[in-house]
Amino acid sequence: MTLPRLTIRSLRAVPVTVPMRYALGTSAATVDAAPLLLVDLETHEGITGRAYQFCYQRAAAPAVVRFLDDSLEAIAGAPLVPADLWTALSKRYTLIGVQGIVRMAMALVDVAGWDALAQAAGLPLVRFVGGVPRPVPAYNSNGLGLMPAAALADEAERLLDGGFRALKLRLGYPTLDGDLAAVRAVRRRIPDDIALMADYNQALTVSEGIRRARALDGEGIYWIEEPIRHDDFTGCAQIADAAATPVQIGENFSQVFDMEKALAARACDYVMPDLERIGGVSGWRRAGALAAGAGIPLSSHLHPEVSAHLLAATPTAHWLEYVDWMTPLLAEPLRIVDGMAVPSDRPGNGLLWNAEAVRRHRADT
Ligand code: SMN
Ligand code: MG
Repeated sequence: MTLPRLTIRSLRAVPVTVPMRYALGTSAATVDAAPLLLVDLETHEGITGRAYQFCYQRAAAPAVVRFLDDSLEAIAGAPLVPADLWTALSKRYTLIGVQGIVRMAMALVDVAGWDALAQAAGLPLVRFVGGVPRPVPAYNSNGLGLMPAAALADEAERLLDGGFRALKLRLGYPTLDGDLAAVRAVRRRIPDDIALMADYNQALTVSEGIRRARALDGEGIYWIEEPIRHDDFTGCAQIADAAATPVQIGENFSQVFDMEKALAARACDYVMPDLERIGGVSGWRRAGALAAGAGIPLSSHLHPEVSAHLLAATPTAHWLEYVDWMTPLLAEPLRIVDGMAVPSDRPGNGLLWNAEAVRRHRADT
């Protein structure tokens, strides 16, 4: 692949808050409005790369903006070469650490940079990174937070609209019986061939994780996600050993280094890196190679528009996590056809802001 020659001119960031159609009620916190940061990377050649970040909490967005401004001081006028930019910024942030807010800013630069390069090459991102455009299986990850069982079943039925063949349920009720009631209410309402993933968001101890994972065997759960603290890979391995249901982790892998450690510890059956935490498009490509080497199925975490391109080019691609939070903000929202996510076919990653909607949802005015 020859990299088009582009030079960095500026970074512009706009924080927005978008109400969610379905609240995200996890065992850790409930989120009912998505704090998002939209970034334009302008080049001297006139091409603008775009990226966005789900910021988890409103307070994060202005802090990320500060680090984008700080990053620009280091990279303004530099050639747009993602590997070199990552190296330069990693060095700049060695003492504070490439994590959290800092890594969010770095990943935004990386994702927007790859978008600009793919646009300059006239190729959709999936082709630019060596894949072919193809639909990828998606599960509907909107909704199904912790709530009374009857309401869960109704919501599950609604979430199958659009032809989804898979849903994700949040678990981590105060008792195992609560978890079982939720699973059974949803399972009873949806067809048997619909995959049902379950996400604990790190709620359990290792011993409780083993107990609940074993109890879920036979309940028709497709994977058990983050049962315990995200970086306890030894504990995860114990649960993966004890349960027949596959264990899924990865949204908290910080760069590919964490994923290497998790694979070495046999912590999980499946991995699901997050576009930002894994280190943008550059980090994802390394994760894709690692997963292929280990023969481990790789799914995405959030950021479905760009992840659709990357999964289509990932040898062990598994499931795309679909959330609809960006839909109102995009001129061309991600298309789901028969439960499959269709990567955009325009040059780049396909992110195009709906300017009027962005104005309406701005969080800093
Ligand atoms: C999640 C996503 C976004 C915010 C909080 C929790 C969840 C998931 O772990 O995997 O969808
Ligand atoms: Mg999760």
